[in-house]
Amino acid sequence: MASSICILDALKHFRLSAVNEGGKMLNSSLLMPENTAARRAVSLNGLWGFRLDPEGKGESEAWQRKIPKADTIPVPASFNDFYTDKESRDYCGDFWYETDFHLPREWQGRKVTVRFGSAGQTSVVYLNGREITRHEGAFLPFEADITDCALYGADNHLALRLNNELCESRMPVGSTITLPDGRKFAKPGFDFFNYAGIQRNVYLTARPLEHIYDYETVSSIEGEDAEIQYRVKTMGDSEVSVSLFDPEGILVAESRGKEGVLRVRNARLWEVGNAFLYQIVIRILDKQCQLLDEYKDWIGIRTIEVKEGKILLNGSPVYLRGFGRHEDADIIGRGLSLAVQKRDFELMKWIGANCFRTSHYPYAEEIYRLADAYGILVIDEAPAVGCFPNLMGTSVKDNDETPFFGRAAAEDLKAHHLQVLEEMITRDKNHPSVFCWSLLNEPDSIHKESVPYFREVFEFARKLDPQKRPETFAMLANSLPESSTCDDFCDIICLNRYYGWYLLGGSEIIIAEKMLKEELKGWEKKAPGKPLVFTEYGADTASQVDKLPSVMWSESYQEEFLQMYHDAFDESPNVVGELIWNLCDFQTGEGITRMDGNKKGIFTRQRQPKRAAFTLRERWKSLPLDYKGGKAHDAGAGRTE
Ligand code: BDP
Repeated sequence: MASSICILDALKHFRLSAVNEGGKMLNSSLLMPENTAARRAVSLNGLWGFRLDPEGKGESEAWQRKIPKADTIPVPASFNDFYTDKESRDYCGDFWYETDFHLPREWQGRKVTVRFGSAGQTSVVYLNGREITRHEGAFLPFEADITDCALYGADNHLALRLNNELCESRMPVGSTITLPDGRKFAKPGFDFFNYAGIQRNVYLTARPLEHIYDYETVSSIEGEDAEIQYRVKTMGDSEVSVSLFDPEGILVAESRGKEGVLRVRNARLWEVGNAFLYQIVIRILDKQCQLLDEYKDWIGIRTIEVKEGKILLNGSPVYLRGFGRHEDADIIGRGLSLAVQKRDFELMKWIGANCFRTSHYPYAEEIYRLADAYGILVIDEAPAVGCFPNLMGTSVKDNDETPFFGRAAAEDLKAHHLQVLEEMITRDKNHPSVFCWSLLNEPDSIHKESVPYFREVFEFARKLDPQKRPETFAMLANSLPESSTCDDFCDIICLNRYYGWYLLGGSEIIIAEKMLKEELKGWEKKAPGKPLVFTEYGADTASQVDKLPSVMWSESYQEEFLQMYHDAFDESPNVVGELIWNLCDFQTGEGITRMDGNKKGIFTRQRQPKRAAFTLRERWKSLPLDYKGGKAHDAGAGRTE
């Protein structure tokens, strides 16, 4: 595995990229729904019918035609936190949604779909009582193609049968048990609540039969100018035109053909905290130059490289500061709320953050649009979490000594992993904010059985990404320089560390500090040319609980804990990123280490600051963007955000 990847490699591999080769496992276009001159996207969000189906009898009783005694529930949202009884909140099994919509007669002859931003864990979609499509995975979009079975100029009935059971061969990994009263109960192998429902936007879409299916871009910078190589995939052979506009709507470049180059004079680059976006407009034209299809999106011109231990954005080193996050809020659970998201981005801006990781699953696509617009870098993470036995004491087969990736379920899990990677990279590859892929969180990466699994997954992802972004995974505490078998696959070494919390907390933190520094020296020795980024470090902190002198869980202890890490980072030339766990407190399952959820937030679940937020803000605002930039590129030295 090369320790340095660069834009030249990206351009060299351009021909092997997603549009060309991928799509094998995809049954539909993953472009975000847009209203354009040739397309319609009508929101189906609102109040839907809903019912739990603990006996799994819905299908045999024809609930796909009409759910009897349906409750009324908002979409998008998780269902769990609406109800006042535990059985509903912790429900595990099948559950149903339904709604009705009218389809205009004029849409006949076009490709018509119902597009879910996500639903799951498994989804079966029915239209007018008939099964239309199935999808697995709860964090990525899919479409139900209803072109041939919908009633035009009439009302249609849409139903979904979803299931939120967890198992060892699907992501996120967990297990499902049956309680003595016969109820199913999900045991996540991960530390976030197993929220479920239709949690993202739903659209009814119409586009021409000959339509734009996907597109990709790779930019390179030449002095003041830039080139954007593009490739468009369409469902037909008609002429394609591609135009690029600046935010004032002035045309800055155009080209013809399914592949080509957009040449931009005096290009404005997408920079951290200073996000300049261009609008790309892709059209299909018939022989008379009449418009067949049109798709519009916002892209940025930027390059990403990992070189000599630095992360380079547009050739200049960037020191990452920010958070691991969750899609999580009161009442709506994991449901998309653009209002909550807006608040989170304002918090990140206020505190001086420039990066977050989509721990531990791909987020709603609207969130990446916000990151593009705010100039915040994103490590985009696959939902590959829980791939380690015994973690949180909840995972599968507690007494099974077999290394995780040596187990029988690993082959099935890998097939699912490749599917979600294809969906994630296809969906997110054009976002300038996305600069790195995290392919797993805290997997078993200390056994030899992990190596072939990792090799396949890392190579697969690299082939799919036209921009050849750096790849990584977030390492569990036991993956140390001397024990890790898989760090070689990472372009950036990402560490999740809890010295001073789970290990040696309180007054013993001085021993923890020593261990942390020793580990850092170990990585500097083992992987001298690789950047080290802390993707997690944090201490549970009860807001407004304090004590002099500090105790664990108090606000003072959170500050002391962070200070200890920051001193260690400042001493290590190889650490080029600090992503704290977590931006906000978040909901988890119940347990003796969780007081109504995980409290490692720098902000509460209601998005208000703990005291550490203010000290963190001072640090992050004072660090130059190219902190520790050293020799990699002198031009950027001293820049601040
Ligand atoms: C890490 C996990 C994260 C947890 C965190 C914690 O990656 O999901 O929430 O620890 O324990 O193991 O707070």
